[in-house]
Amino acid sequence: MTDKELEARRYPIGRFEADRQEWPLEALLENVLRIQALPATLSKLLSGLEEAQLNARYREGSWTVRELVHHLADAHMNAFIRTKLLLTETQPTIKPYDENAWVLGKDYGFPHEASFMVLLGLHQRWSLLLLECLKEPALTARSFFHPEHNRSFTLAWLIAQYAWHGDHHLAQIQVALDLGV
Ligand code: NI
Repeated sequence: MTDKELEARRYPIGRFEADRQEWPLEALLENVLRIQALPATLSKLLSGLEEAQLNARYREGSWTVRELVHHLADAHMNAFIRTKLLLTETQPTIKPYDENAWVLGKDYGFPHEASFMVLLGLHQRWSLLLLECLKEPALTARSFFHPEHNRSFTLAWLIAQYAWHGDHHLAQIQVALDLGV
């Protein structure tokens, strides 16, 4: 596989535009709607899967479909907590976590349905909260401090990051189901 093919396999929707600073209201709204839509899309992808498909990878050595579902739940639970901290404290410092260590946990071999149900409830609550925040645009400029990156990020950035993150892994799941590495 060439570097270009590997990049396309790892980033089927492209990389996140991490340096973008300006998020007009329409872009914010579109991103919140992407967050809101994740469980429905995921539900379709996961419908009727067999064991072998849950163990499929989008490239050699990648996380499996099952691990990707657990990762989405864990990453987005953390993101929801970051959202809450940012809304209730002044410039809170968030707690990074080691996603590659988390994926080695026994729980990543548990049935994916548990994490799907987490995502179902979480995304409903999170996206409704974010829609409320958009009614008061000043809230989207509130920020948290990320000690690993040694910089702060706004709520607008978080919304964009996680709209991308959800779609990024949904696309990887689609690739894994199509190619079944
Ligand atoms: Ni991820």
